[in-house]
Amino acid sequence: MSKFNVTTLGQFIIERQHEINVAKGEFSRLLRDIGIAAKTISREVNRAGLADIIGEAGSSNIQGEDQKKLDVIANDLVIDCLTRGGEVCAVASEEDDDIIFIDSPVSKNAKYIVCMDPLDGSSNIDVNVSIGTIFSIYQRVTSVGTKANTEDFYQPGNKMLAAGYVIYGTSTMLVYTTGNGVNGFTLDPGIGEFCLSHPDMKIPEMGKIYSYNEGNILSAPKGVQEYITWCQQYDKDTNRPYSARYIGSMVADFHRNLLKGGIFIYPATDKAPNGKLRLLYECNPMSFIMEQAGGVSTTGKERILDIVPNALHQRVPIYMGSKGMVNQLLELLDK
Ligand code: P6P
Repeated sequence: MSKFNVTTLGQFIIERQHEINVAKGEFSRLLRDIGIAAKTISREVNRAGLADIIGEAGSSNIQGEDQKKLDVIANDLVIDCLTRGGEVCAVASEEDDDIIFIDSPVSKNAKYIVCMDPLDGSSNIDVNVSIGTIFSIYQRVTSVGTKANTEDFYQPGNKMLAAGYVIYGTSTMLVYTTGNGVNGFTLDPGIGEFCLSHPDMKIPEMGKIYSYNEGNILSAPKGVQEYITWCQQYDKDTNRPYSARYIGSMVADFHRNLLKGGIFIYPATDKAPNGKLRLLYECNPMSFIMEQAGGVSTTGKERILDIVPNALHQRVPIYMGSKGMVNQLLELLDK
């Protein structure tokens, strides 16, 4: 720890480089590029209240310029940073139907691919609720120098090299893992740096928070209905009733549960028979972080990180959070 008692994200990445079992400088630069994009998105999100930003895509602002929604701006910002960083050859994004190929002179021999949701929960922007960026990094499996393809993106989450999220809340935080625990960094706008504020994050084994959109309860699996009822019953010995906390922004619900303990539930519903959340750029990265923090993440039938994807925007049911709480729910699902 420096005598200034502050460790920036960049210093931390350099200090921990020995833990990353792939190319040293390249991977560190890639994490740095994502940090730069996050700071820029944070600035734009914090300005979002201004009329000229949150307008609908396709409308024009007061200057008559084409209006981009904030999630499109965020997507473009990340792609721009990754393109100029030169370490990434292709990206799967919630904002684009197909693979985005990064083709620039500096990325000819790029070894990595990124799956991301550049601004998750963006429907909450207009009501000033916390939103987030989710990212995950894999080593490409096709030959360096060739055009990436779906083989690179259909790797199971257990092949992930790193995963992280940025939460744009009362403060902006970047939380990530490279498979050696989870660490959180808070943006200090005064120096424009993410500073280590939450070292070695661990989710409590048990919690008292359940995060579920109870509007879906009538179409939920029977085990989920039984579990939600169980959470709501009074029982002094097991701290029940639990508290229902659901923001409708995955990164915000996840981050609170990570810090306090809890369970996040998004099962199959009538409207979303495979669940709503996307495997590649929501469930996989958040599951990697959750497991690294000592939690559990499952579809109810299998570990999320073991699923072999078959589509870029594939959806899966997800139950993730404190080990004790997820196991309680699994017992009811298995009945
Ligand atoms: P529902 C936001 O649109 C999102 O993708 C996640 O951030 C969030 O957890 C979920 O959808 C909320 O979905 O159906 O409860 O509004």
